[in-house]
Amino acid sequence: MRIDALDLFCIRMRMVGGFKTSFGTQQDRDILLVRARAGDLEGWGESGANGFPGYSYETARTGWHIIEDFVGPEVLGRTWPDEGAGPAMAAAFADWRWHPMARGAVEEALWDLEARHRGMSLADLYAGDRGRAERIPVGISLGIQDDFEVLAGQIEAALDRRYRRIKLKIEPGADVGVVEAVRERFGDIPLMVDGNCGYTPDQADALVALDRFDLMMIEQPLAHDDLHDHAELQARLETPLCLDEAIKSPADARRALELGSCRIINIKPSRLGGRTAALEVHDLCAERDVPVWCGGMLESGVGRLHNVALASLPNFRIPGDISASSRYWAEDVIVPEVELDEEGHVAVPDAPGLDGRVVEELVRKYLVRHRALT
Ligand code: OSB
Ligand code: MG
Repeated sequence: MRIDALDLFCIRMRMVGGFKTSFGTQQDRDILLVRARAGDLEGWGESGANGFPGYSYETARTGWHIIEDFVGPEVLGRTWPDEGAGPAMAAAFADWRWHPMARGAVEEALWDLEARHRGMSLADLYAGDRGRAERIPVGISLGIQDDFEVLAGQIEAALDRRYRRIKLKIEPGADVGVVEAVRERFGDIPLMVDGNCGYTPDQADALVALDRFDLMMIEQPLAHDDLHDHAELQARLETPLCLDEAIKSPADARRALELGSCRIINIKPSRLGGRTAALEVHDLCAERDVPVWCGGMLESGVGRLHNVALASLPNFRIPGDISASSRYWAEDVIVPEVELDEEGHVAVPDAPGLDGRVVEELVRKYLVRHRALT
């Protein structure tokens, strides 16, 4: 397979309500989309990076630079296998340092292209011989709220829509009290928290105090580059720790499990540098009987559909941050949008790849910049 063109689309979409985490509040989201064209087929990918370096150092613009100047020319200049294009691309760039979200976006587009070329669903392509589910249970991630009643209203609405797991963002000072109030009001719901690296080891007592609330897990409370302090914290906790930011590669996942830094891993393909790396982490955790779940980066429908497909694999044993499109977007760039069924599941599409669901007119409606590399 030769790629005739790579289109970069930077779009800006306004989120329904803001989203506050310990690293900042987001309202408008800059999203980098990639379209790879080969003959009359196309494949789409999304970088997961934001407009500012809060979650990671990457932004939509650093992704643009890396793809435009480095990854793009390399991808356009080679022939890729018709079967296994994604892993071949991951291997070709294995020696490059970082910029996982930029590389991951292009890799996703190649996976989609291959799925369409072979007439396969993305889920079947990702699953290979692992097997996969027909539908996946999903959870919702709720930002920090100054007013508890606003948060309580969001939880109620999420439970009404049958979300299968509620994740609360926490930060020092907005943690134990909030969780206690949620347990009092809502009882034994499937609940977890995410600290987004907002805590130092000195502030760990608040995290240990969360132990009595029977949380599914505490996600990444300590530094983004730490495995050591998380291991010490995990030793003090009954509640499993789950790492997000600190797992930047399959090697990090192995180290974290060997050190005891966590008992669950959040797989975000963008953070790991693509679907190939995500599959590696999935398999490594499966071998060690460590559950994984699929995290989110407030994706548009492009990344969201790739995540739905990936999360259908068997070791995704916990509902992921894969909400309905309407959770974040008044109008998504895909038609039909991602929706929940009556039981809080999303159906895993059987159609080939993203199957023409990405609507270019909608992408252009939110366009900030476009460039076609040929
Ligand atoms: O830490 O999981 C996170 C959103 C942006 C950056 C980091 C995170 C999140 C979320 C929301 O929690 C995930 C989603 O619903 O897409
Ligand atoms: Mg997280």
